[in-house]
Amino acid sequence: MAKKRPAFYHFLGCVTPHRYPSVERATNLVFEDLDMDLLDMVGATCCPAPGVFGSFDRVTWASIAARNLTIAEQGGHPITTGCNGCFASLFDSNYELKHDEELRKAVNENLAEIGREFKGSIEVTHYVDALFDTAGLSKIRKHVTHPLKGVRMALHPGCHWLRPSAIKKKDNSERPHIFRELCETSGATYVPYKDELICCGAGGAVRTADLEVSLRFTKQKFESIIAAGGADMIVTPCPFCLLQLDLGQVEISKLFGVDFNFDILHVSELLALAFGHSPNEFGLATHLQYLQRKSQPNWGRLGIET
Ligand code: 9S8
Ligand code: 9S8
Ligand code: COM
Repeated sequence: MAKKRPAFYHFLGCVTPHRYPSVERATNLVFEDLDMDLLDMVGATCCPAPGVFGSFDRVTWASIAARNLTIAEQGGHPITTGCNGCFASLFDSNYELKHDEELRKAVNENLAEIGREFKGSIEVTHYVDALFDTAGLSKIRKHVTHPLKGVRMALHPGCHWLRPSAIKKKDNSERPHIFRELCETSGATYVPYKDELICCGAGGAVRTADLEVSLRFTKQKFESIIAAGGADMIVTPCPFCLLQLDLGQVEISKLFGVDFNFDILHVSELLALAFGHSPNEFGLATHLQYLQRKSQPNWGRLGIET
């Protein structure tokens, strides 16, 4: 009997569709290659951003997240998202609503006003889970036709995919290996560095509230990578981190007068390249640092023939 194709509701969030359409395109290519379906979530809104809404009002945060969850509940498929922040809002609220009777009651009172109810019937995954668990590394390796041999790869896993560790038990938040193993299937060489697990600086609205403070974190990360021998690219599973690391290089240069030169890739873009998709097929050159610097990705350094 033919195995059923896995299907996920695709939660895009705000940053990918508005600022990094290349991530959406790369994700569609990679999931299609791996025989996994991505379904549109008609009527989805902002997750809402966990570090912002979640910090101010828990019931409002959980109500908006729960409304998004009910869209997937109606269709009966799990959600997947390629943003750590969206994963945090949707996964954490799904967990909290299943375990906190009082919160669930308050949220369902809000949802009743629009004829919806949180039932707690679906799972929330990150692309990293969908790729690592559902597709699996051996299947992914079979699709790697263009390994990024000799490319030095630093990783930025970001905060919310693994934390809070009390409810996200899939990986060890202090010594994670899943994201690294997934990225290593691309054939690139993993470069460990001291500050791999610190925040990119953007989260929790710090980027919006105080750009300079947020960029100090980013700069520290970059310096830590240089101290470890340097890398050609940094790979992240979060578009908000991508924004901070990518555009952040232009901003750091203006604010601190220090120049860094890393290509920053979302994990979907990394796999799309390794699967043999040309960067123009998904628009890699639309990353904001290239647009602002009027430059191109360092194709040769990324192992891409042009
Ligand atoms: S949605 Fe609105 S702002 Fe954002 S991208 Fe991710 S976190 Fe959720
Ligand atoms: S943005 Fe994405 S996940 Fe977060 S809070 Fe800290 S790191 Fe960057
Ligand atoms: C970070 C999201 S990915 S937020 O800024 O913490 O809400």
